[in-house]
Amino acid sequence: TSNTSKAKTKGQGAATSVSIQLDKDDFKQAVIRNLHRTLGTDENKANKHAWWKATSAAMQELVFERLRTTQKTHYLNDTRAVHYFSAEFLMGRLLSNNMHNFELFDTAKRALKELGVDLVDMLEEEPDMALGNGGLGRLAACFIDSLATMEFPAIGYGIHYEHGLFRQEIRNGAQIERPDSWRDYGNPWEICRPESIQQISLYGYVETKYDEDGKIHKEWHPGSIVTGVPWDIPIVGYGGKTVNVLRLWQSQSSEYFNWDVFNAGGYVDAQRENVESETISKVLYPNDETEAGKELRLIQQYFFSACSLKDIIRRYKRVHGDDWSRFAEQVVIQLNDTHPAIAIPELMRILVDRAELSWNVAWEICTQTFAYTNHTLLPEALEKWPVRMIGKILPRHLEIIYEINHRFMAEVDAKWPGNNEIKAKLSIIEESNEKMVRMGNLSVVGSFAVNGVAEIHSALVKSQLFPEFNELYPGKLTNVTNGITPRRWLKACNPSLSALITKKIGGDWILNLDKLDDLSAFASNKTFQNQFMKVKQQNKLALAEEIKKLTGIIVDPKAIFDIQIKRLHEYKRQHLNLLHILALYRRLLQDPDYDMHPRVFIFGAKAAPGYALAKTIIYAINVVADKINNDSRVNEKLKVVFLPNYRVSLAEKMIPAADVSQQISTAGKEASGTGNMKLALNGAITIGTLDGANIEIAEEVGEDNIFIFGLTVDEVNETLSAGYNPYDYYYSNEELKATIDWLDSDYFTPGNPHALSSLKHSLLEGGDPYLVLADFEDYCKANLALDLAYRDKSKWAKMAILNTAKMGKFTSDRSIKDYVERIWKLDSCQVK
Ligand code: Z57
Repeated sequence: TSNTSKAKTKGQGAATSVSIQLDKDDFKQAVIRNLHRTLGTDENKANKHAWWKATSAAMQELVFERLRTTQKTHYLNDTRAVHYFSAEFLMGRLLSNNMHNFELFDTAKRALKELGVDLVDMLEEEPDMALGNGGLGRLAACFIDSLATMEFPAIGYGIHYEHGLFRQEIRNGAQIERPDSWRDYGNPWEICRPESIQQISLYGYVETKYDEDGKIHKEWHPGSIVTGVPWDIPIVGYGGKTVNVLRLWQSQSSEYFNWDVFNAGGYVDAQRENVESETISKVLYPNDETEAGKELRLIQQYFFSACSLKDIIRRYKRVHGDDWSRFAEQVVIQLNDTHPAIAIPELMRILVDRAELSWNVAWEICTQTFAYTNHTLLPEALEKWPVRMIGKILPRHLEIIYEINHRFMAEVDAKWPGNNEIKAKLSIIEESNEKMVRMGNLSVVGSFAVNGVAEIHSALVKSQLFPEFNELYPGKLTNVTNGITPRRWLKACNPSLSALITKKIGGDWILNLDKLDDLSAFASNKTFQNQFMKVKQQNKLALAEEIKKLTGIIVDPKAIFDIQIKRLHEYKRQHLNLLHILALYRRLLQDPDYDMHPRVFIFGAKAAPGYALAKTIIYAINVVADKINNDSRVNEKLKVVFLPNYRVSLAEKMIPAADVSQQISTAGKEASGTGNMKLALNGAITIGTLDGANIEIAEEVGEDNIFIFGLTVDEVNETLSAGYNPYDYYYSNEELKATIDWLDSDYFTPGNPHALSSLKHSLLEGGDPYLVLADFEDYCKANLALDLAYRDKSKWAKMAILNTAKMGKFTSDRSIKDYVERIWKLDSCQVK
């Protein structure tokens, strides 16, 4: 059942020409027809929302046509396909993306203009599809764009959350969470597939039976049954040839009533403790990089994994019947983190209990089917589930996990005879006070490939997280550096820069991002520098207007636009940025002539609702912003903006306007980062640590075109093992001490002197686990260098151009090519 032998890759197979021919007048007719027939209104009555819906419906006609052709082609070819299992898909808006990928954006714009509608303005009607938290979810969205663009047979599987990531409001400086309701007025992109519903089981007990030959057979008598309803979102590849599917499961109560459980002891009482069916897909857990350990979360994971597996098996059986021998040749399942790892024992259960394969045959199929991506080393993000909880919700799966572990421990013993220390470390079961199932260990054991998401991260996965696994399974652990789709993150979000680039070097970069390197030849050309920076200036002007609209704050578009956009987390160190802002503020107060180029610090960040310190940091940024922005002594040179409700559609407005990209995580903590790639692609210069993909960005752009500062991974480890004491830095750097103490006065929170003291506390008594104080001085130096560089207009323009020019490596097309050639072994499939 080896999947490595059969298939070979045919290269990119990407579409190169438009497949849909539709002119302006056709488009107009399609919109009007949908206005009449789908919306039941007309040109005179239609409001913006109706126009948006009619236009979406017009696009959807084209999308469905290609979707049908693609599905038919894949079915007839019976091709091997990748199944991307992810609890999150952070899609953002789809209308403009679909227009761009069909190369119909300009046509649509002209058509709508003739109907008296401004397309760009109308696009704001679409709510973001925010079914993800941050990097991990957005990565999944970029990957399915690249898969469709390169015409690989692929399907995304996830959860159809009723409520995506919460909407953030800022009240008196503090974050308030409001429910997200992205489907309230209907979502034109999804289609319900009631013909493909699935039923999955939960709770109950396992009965051990013996047949006539004394063979053991396990039967799971579930306590309840849940229905999964699939919703399909078409994923349009660039060029419009392949349209793949993102299939999201919605939970529904099933009519089933399980009499076994009723007879075994009181259904009603048992049911009361159980999660209600409809609740399962209600809401996305808003934690990024922290595990809540909640029962409902585990049920969400099992729900979508089990529905997806059944869906895959149904499709496989349609062609291959009960012959399982070709399963792993046809199916590869990528686990996006451990969130869907319960799929491993679920497939074992189906193969052993249902298909009645032997354990060894089943295990071989299983371990040739799954591959696992690790996205973090942070201990609080590594999933562990109490044995007791799994035993209650999935009693048969717990038995299977124990059996997997039993056999695995024998393997470990063969490799390291009698070494109980290694056994305890590698065991899927953590023998703590409350026994836990380690989902990371289960994923490594049950997969044929494990990858990290940037070179340094993958090296640390091998050396720090899973060193013994790397010895036991040489070659299993590998790297695939993340990437981003240039369709959304340059072509669509930055039309002026895209047009300039295409004018200069042609349009091949859209499908072959390495082509951007042709811009390098013009990096020192004064005319091109002026054109490039003129686009940046226009984008800054547009963002300045957006900032005014959203916050009332007036910023100078001539100032440096310095942007930090990402989830709020201590390891990402927004508070290091804030301390530097305070240092600048203090310098300006002490010396009104302090020489600096005007600078606007712009933040976007959501904090997990239960993460108190992260919320305090948001509050701190906002109160400091308020003080500085209203202090006429400094606000010609310094402004601070916190843009509320950071999300994909806001990122699309901020990124094209950035001069500076803040990527300042503690070295070793940010697995990759992807915002770093988006910002550099749009000509922002990175100020950052040698962490995650920053290292590879620095390699590509060269040290003259990036501001690197701070401790390296090795230095971080040395500093910590030498007994790091933040007070040493606090007492030896007067400016650092003053800024930290300032936070603990009532200067920023009049009448409430200790509102921010938890921040100071974490940096001092708390031990400063993320080494903010240790990196402060070098960060200030890098900022000085940056400020000086910006004043040399030509030098800065050259740096900006080279950043765009050198981002070829970071297209998600390259990431997908890596996965396809080294892990998935897929052939592309041209759809005619
Ligand atoms: C998440 O967004 C990431 C890692 C996680 O373990 C979880 Br949970 C959520 C992020 C990393 O922090 C980024 O560094 C990385 O670029 C991204 O995943 C995509 O790999």
